[in-house]
Amino acid sequence: MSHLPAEPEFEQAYKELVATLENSSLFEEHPEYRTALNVVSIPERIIQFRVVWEDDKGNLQINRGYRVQFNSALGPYKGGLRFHPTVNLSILKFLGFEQIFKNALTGLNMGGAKGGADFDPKGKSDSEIRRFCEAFMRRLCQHIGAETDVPAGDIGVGGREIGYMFGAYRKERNKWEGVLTGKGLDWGGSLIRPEATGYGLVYYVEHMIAHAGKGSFKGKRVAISGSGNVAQYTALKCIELGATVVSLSDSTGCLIAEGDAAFTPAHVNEIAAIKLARKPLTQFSNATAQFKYIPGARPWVHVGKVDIALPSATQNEVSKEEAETLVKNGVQFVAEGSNMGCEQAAIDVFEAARRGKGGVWYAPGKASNAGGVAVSGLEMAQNSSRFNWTAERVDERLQQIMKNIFELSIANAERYVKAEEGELPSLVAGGNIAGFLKVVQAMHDQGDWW
Ligand code: NDP
Ligand code: 8G0
Repeated sequence: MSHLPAEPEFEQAYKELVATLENSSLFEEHPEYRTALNVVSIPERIIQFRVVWEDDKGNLQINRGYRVQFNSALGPYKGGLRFHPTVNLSILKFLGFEQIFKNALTGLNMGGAKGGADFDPKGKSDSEIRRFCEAFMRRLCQHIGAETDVPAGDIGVGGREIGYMFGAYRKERNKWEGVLTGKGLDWGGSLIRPEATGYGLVYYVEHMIAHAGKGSFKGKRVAISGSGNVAQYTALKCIELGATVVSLSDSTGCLIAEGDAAFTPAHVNEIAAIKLARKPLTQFSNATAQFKYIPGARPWVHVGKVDIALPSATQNEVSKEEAETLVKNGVQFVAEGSNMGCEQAAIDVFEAARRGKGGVWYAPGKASNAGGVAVSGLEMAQNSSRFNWTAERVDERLQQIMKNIFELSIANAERYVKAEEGELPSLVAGGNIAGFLKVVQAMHDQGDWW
């Protein structure tokens, strides 16, 4: 009988981590880390609560709210809040689990957490969004704090929602403190936080391109999925660096640039406004001759020849077949803006192509999208010191952190994973090992396992 996991996404994330540890020399050299793995895989605490709120017609509405406080060995719990109808414990446990190791890779003092609700912001009025955010935070506020747990936005939660939740926290707890990141600039936010995940992703890929000796972004064709926070700033930075962005998408379909067409900053800004209004990409006015809109489709098999693919929408958005098509069409670099953007079978395709003559190189979200949480960490530092940094200073730190993560991943892959002469090191193995080691060593020092 086949095994039907109760928490499929969590199991997928867990198995992905364990497979890379097993395929390295880590457990041979340190069998005691198997004990550490058993301990780190169970959340320290999970909070579940009901959220009751009133819609515009005066009807009672009810949703499920969660916060998975997975690990606090390295610092206060840190990670986003997701508002999406698909939210459940399996998804939040997978996200919280990956957050532990990602936050460790940043080198900043942050533990791992994730939370959210099965609330669907689409089709809701601004007042309904506000009432939901306030009701959600009235329940969550007892369990978080600047020194305890610092949430942020994720899918369905942007600056507007963070504002409503910050206001609810302040009133409920009678405290103005850095309890959330992604705040407005005048009330404790950091410059470059909105841009950070997308910019960081591109900075990481710049190191991949340089290390592989394949030039720079200039002149490269880039396929991007999603059209939210991560996809927008990824696209803008790619365009700034001279690349051609050939796709964007949302949950209703994808937009593909035809022939010589390419997305410009003006296109991306128009799409950002559509998304802020919680509207679908069908509203994009240029979806005519220049851009083909394909309903219900993801971009990967429709983009033709691309050099770089950057999944930036949601989990499991690249399948085995789509990975095979990308490789066949000459993709050289794949890096996740989204968390667990690739199915395991797709990672296997990219990793096999890395070992083969193709030299395809895959970077896991844990490493490549860490720029967002890294600048959240810098926002926390600014809040603690009560001083704000310039955009240049934040961007410089972000670039340094992405470089460190890339180099740490390479160093750990080379140290713990056997490779053929001339083979590119596995960034997924290197990133996982580096993050795991940092966390479990801190846990050992603190008596969490022995
Ligand atoms: P947004 O809500 O801003 O955008 C999400 C985008 O993905 C939208 O285009 C949305 O389409 C699409 N999408 C969401 N769910 C689905 C789905 N089930 N199927 C198809 N498309 C979907 O979120 P972000 O840009 O912030 O997040 C994108 C990804 O990046 C997530 O995996 C997130 O965890 C990850 N991430 C985000 C960070 C951040 O700082 N924001 C940091 C690191 C990782 P539609 O508009 O139609 O809903
Ligand atoms: O800033 C954060 O804590 C945050 C928000 C949304 C997503 C992520 C992530 O790393 O996946 C982090």
